[in-house]
Amino acid sequence: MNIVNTKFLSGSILLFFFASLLSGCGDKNGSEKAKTKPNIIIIYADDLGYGDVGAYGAKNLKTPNIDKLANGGVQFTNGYASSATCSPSRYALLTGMYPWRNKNAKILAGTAPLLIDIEQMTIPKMLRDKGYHTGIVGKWHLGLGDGNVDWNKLISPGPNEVGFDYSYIMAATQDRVPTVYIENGMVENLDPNDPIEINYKKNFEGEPTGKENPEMLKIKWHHGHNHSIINGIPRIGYMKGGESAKWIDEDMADNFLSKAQSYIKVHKAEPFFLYYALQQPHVPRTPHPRFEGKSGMGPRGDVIVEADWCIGELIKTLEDEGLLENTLIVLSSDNGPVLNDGYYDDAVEKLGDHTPAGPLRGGKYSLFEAGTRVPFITYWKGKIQPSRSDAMISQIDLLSSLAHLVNSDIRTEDSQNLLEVFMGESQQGRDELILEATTRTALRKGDWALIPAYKGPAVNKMVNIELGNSDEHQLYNLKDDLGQQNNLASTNKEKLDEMIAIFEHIRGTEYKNVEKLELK
Ligand code: NG6
Ligand code: CA
Repeated sequence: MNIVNTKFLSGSILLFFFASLLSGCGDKNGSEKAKTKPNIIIIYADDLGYGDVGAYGAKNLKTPNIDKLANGGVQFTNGYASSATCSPSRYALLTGMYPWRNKNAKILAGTAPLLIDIEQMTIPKMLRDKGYHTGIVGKWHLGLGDGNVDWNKLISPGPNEVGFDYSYIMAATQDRVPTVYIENGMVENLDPNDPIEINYKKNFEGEPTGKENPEMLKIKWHHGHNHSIINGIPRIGYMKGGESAKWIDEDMADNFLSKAQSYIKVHKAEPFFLYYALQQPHVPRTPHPRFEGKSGMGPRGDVIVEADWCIGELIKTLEDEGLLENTLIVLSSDNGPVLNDGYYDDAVEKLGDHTPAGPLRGGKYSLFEAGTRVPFITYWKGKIQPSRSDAMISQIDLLSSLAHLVNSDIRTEDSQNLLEVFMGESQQGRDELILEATTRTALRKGDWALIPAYKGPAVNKMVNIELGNSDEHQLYNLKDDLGQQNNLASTNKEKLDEMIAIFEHIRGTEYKNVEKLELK
């Protein structure tokens, strides 16, 4: 439904009549479905591109398990992460709120405070209120504590304070310290006689670094990533102590998988929500040796094969436990693809013909489509009919849509209830969507994409990705020009003005202050 039009017509009695009819139907549907209280699993990959999945066109890279979900569920071609980087996207996914409404929603350091307000609504809170057990296994990257965490004590607030009954996480990213697992706020396997210290500004005396001790490295850094060395991998940030608690990078996928599987087995008798946040294919790419060389594309391809295998194993667990028919699975990625994201790992050299962004322009960090348009699949055996949907949807919409599914009244301002779209019963997705990339914002509406003029480099040379910055406004018609090659801003002034007006209506005008914001 066209939101702008409905606003204009909101006084109409006729509309009110139709709306009551519609919401009446919706409620009936909702309560029927709610009786089943399906389990809900969100599988969230890290930096997996639109073109990295077989069902989305990848030829050389094989992802049979993700393809099975795509071919047996709804495969969305216009599914979006809110942002072209991780923390903002995860924030939006869990809270149903645009990340640009929170000035701190940027890529977070491992020592950043919790980004979500503990009073804020979240998917797990909403589901818990409806009787669900809620768990997260995998990457968090939404900050922990108050910004001054003692990693040797209970780390709080964190996932357990924003709705998760159970949490087993890495704090930030695989390339950031602390490189330890945290279970319900406590570092796993920590020896109290070897306490953890973390600092993002200053090294601890005598500790080797990637910059000063290249001879100790098994993976070399390309840009950034030259602080503490852990397991031969140079990281972002400095860490001392916690030897027995450090993760083994090559075992991370198996470890998260086994925690996710036990979570399912332990909670199978009650409705559960599992947020399974995979760490792949983010850097450093460290496949278990049994996946090494499997893709022929180097570690980036290998960890995608590994992630796909993990997803297959998770589905097998649901099958073995007799839960597959009663579980809604949502699969997506937090942002678009990147090849060289700071380590020499052959991602560029061994790419061959593979196109991680598929037909889209840009990648991670970009306001072009590949920054935020990602694989997006809903699967529910027996309930969702296989189909392909071009409806525009965002991860932000999951909160209100899942709320409708479980008969909760909770809705958030930015999250639209698109349950019927997620169920493959309607093709009427969003009318418009604000996209974000490192604090810059853009508008997608109908077939059109507007990228307002932004100062800044056109290309991030380190990662070799076009960011979308230009002195000119950019306007693309994605129906004819999915690859965003023909800027129509100067030839279709009328459309440009219309798009700017809609963009500023939703976003306000402070988007222009982006550079000031970035400096903070
Ligand atoms: C960047 C890192 C990049 C990656 C990213 C976060 C450097 C030079 N680059 O700052 O490697 O960690 O942050 O990625 O340090 S994300 O997917 O979690 O947003
Ligand atoms: Ca990411």
